[in-house]
Amino acid sequence: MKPLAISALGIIAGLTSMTLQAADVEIKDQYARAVPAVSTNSAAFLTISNKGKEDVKLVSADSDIADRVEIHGHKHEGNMMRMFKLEDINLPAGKTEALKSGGNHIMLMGLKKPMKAGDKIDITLHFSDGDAVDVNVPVKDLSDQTKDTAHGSMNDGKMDHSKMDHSSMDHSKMGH
Ligand SMILES: [Cu+2]
Repeated sequence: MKPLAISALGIIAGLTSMTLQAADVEIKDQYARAVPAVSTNSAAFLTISNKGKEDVKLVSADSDIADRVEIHGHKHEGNMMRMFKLEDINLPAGKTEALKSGGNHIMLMGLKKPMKAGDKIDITLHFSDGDAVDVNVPVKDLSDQTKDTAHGSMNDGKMDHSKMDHSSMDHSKMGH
């Protein structure tokens, strides 16, 4: 019976790894924010294209690097930018959704080790159709990206995003 059990396990393992690549989404331009060693939080950004014919949602994410991973959005409240937890992100068929600095992002909370520029972290994205996609994400120093043209297109072009360090934001006041 033993050899049979082992081969059955092999089939299950094979199916699982197939499932990880089955989602009809393409992940591009992924990067995560390098943070000082004392920081307990960081964020990751990426572009998701839904190549399928069905709408799907990004419903959750996880990573070995953090205790908790949440999908976050940003909203303006007066002069403040506040982060809040999103239940999911809609990915209509054929459309591309960019998660970028100052917008929706993958929040990494309770970092288990420092995230320095040049490191790579693994994040698994979970979709509403049950699929999961593993993404290898390079960690980058974003502190010198104040001239980032993506920010220039925002209404408040004068806002200094470099000071909007997620790591110093107090999530305990965010009702988590
Ligand atoms: Cu956040």
